[in-house]
Amino acid sequence: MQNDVVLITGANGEIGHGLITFLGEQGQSKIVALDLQEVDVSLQNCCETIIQGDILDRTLLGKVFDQYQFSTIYHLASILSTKAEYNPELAHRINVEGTLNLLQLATAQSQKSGASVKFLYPSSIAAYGLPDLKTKAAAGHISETEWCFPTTMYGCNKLYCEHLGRYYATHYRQLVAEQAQNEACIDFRCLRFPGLISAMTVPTGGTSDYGPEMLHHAAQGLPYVCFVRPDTRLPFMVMPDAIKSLLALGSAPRQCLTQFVYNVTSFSPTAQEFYEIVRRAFPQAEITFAPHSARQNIVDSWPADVDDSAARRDWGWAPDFDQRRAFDEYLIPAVQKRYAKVKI
Ligand code: AKB
Repeated sequence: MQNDVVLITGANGEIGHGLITFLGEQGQSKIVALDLQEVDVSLQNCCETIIQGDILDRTLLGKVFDQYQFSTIYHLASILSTKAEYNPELAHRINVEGTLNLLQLATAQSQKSGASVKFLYPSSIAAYGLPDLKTKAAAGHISETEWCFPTTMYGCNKLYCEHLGRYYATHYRQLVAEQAQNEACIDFRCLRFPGLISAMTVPTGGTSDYGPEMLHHAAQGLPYVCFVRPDTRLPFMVMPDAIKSLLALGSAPRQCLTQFVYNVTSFSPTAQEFYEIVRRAFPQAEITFAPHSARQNIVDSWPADVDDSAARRDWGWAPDFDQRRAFDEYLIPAVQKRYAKVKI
């Protein structure tokens, strides 16, 4: 069995791309990458092993956990909010049963080896649910414990999996013999991410996708119809900060952590502000607004801002990119370079 290996599920997704690229550049981790889809060739050199498979396939997962002793698991695989609303039961299976499979196997592995396994889980602002725009405006930046009434299957799944992680870390099989309770268990750590924007990948199936879609369409000279109203405000963060936060939470001393779930955020533009920044960089961009009422309702139920003071206090969280730096120093130059390359 190989020791000290990192498992990344959902390796081919946006966070997976960012994380594997970063860890690959560091060259310090043996990465086992798992995804339902074929993992991008650009990531393959960074990984020790690539497995194309389903997190619902318990036989496959059993074999993977028999072969490797994981020190850290980044469980990134999930069906995002918009896609989940088209098949909520499938989303529940992947988002909840898939997570349960991994929590259970990680717990069994840590109990067998006597070494705690770190389990990093990205949750989302979708775990929140504000009833109307007046309440959203009055709520301001909200803490982890407020307004946890999600209106989407994805949001319900994320909130429940946060609790499952806490359960597996602290109360798993609490009625079995005392000796078993003292055995090693998982070290569950969770971030509630805002909408994420990467210059390298485009999201699929989410509802915060209007931000990154607007940027990537404009950079390619493609017209874009934005599916939310111009006054819609959501918190966002660029991918390098998302990766930074995952790694910082993962390496924080356990005794500094006062909670299992932490908000992290960076800036909160309206869709109109997004539009203006993108148009300034790409003056030819054809961007129009045609709100889709059901997707608008989802975004309206998510907070305009979140309070990430617990992360700042407990493990020194601070984003590197505020709104100006995010666009001027990362997103705009990187997408310009990326799509210029494609044209050649
Ligand atoms: C989505 O839109 O579903 C995700 C999220 C906010 O978690 N980007």
